[in-house]
Amino acid sequence: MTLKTSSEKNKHSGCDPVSRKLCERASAANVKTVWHRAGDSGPACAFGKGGICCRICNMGPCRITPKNPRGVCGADSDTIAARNLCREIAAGVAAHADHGRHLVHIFKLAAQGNSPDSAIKDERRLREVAVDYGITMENKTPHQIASELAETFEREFGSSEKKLATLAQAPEPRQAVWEKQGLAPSGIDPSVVEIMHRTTMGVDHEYRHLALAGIRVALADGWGGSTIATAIADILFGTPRPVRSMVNLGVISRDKVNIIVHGHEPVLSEMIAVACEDPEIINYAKSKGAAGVQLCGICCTANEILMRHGIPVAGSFLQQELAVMTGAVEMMLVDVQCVMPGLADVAKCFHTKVISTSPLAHTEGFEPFVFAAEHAGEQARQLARTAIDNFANRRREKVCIPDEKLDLVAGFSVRTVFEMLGGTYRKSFRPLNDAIIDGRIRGVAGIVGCNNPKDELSGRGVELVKELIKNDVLVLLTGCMAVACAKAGLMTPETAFKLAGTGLREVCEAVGMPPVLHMGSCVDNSRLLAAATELVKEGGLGSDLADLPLAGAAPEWVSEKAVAIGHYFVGSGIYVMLGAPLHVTGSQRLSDFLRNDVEKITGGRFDWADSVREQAKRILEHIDRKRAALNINRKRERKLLGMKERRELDV
Ligand code: SF4
Ligand code: MSK
Repeated sequence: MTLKTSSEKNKHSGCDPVSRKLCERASAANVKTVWHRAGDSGPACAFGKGGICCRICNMGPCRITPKNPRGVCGADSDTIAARNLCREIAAGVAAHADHGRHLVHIFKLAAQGNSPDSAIKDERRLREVAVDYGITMENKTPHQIASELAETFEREFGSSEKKLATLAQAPEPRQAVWEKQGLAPSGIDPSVVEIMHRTTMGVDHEYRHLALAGIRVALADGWGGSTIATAIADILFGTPRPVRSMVNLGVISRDKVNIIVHGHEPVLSEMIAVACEDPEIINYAKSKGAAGVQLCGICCTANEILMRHGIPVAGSFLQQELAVMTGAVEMMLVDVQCVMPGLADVAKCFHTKVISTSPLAHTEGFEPFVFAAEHAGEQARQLARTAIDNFANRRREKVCIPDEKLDLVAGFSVRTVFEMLGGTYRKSFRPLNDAIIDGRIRGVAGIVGCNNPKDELSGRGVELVKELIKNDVLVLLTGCMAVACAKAGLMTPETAFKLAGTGLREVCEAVGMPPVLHMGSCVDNSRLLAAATELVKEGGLGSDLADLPLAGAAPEWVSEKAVAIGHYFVGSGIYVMLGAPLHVTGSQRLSDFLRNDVEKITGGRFDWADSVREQAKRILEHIDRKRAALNINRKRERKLLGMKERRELDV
């Protein structure tokens, strides 16, 4: 049976070849995936796209048109678009912050010894983070240090008087910009509350004032909730180190029990990773006729367990339904964020159990599971056994697993970059700074964010990365964009070296660092801020983040979290290229402010362009402008070095 919908002609056009096979399978079975629904939904609403539909009070909802340029209360397109933007940012900040807050709770339990399965795994990282927050360590046990740190983190969420302590980790000139411009946020939660208040009917109406308030709350994410979440995950589960693994739907096993973890919170997935290696669990699977248990990930949970355990990645956000379409997934464990409700419809066509493990997130068709951090280990084993029991329900004739899977290398924390560049005993960013100064590396780009069904999967984002490394730009990746690039082979160092420009390749080969670095999940964009800060601290590239030949990009952004990330990059003085405009184009003045004038205030700005060529061109122009300002834009001498000369490179 084939689908008879308006999406018929579009339904697979956005897929990469591997996904397309499963999409076609879905069509044949009359099952709808994200691509089918995207095709069905027709053109986007122009009012929503432009940010000029307001429904924050019941005199409306109001839509702004040339004939009706103001809502009933008198709000114009600038006010309405700015208020809507602020609320998008607030939602993104809240998502990351709530994720961070849950980790603080687990961290506190671990510090008190009340979470036997979440112990402090990386004591060195604990001490590094304690130093960052000014906690003294003399005569204190790791648990005492962790307790103090957990209390500090709690204050970061709740304090409405003090500025965020985490801001002190930024270069001093950056902190001065925030102070001068009134952009330094206080506690994360009060910041979100304040922006929601300011954007309710009849409060803050001036679009620039609102846009800057949006940037301020976003800074409470990047330098607050996300930085805290990354730090705790490293302390509890280990700071990532380079690790080899595999990616794409072909990692799903034909003869093992398949468990997929999907979402964002790493606590349970860490325990599942341990459970799946437990001989008792493996033997239980064998007793049920399976060859073992295959754990793999989707989305940012995938990134978390990939970075720390080398667990294979089945796909990005967009492939969650396709993983189930293989007919070989016994269990998908989901928690929060980026979990599509459409999964339920796909899962009911197969034997897959979709288990929702967060009390925040219920979806019709998913089975709720009450997760208790105190018993995470036992619960993980219980879930693994349930998945194994479900193996008997797999229908062999319904199994269709693509063969495609690729090697990848991931696991690049700031610490590992330090060590690769300088060695364990001479940790330093100096070789990287020197390579940027002498032009072998032209600049650095953080390519982040989601995959969008409006784009070809592994499409524009991947092409942008290729274009940048070809032009000697070192690329740092996070989130689903990292997964998309891995699927395109860019995380096999050998492939990336081949595609990189001569200068970048020489430096990367000499230090043994790939030109495309996977730095983690979407909260781990905080690692990009930390890496940029290290570049400044190392010297020779200016005194502020805004001085660096550095850009951010979210070529296929989807989530409100991506909107928050973009704003904390801009608030940190960084140029951000988007592959599609923010929902502000209904206000010319707000669009201009975000793309131009805001730079005079924060040093960063947004830009957007449709074509990859244009995106890359503008990013490179920006990098070159920064190089010129630093007086390091002298013509780079291109010379192909032999192996002997490479070994002698001063890196
Ligand atoms: Fe309309 Fe103003 Fe109410 Fe918005 S706040 S719905 S523009 S009346
Ligand atoms: S999961 S926020 S689709 S990156 Fe972090 Fe991917 Fe974007 Fe969700």
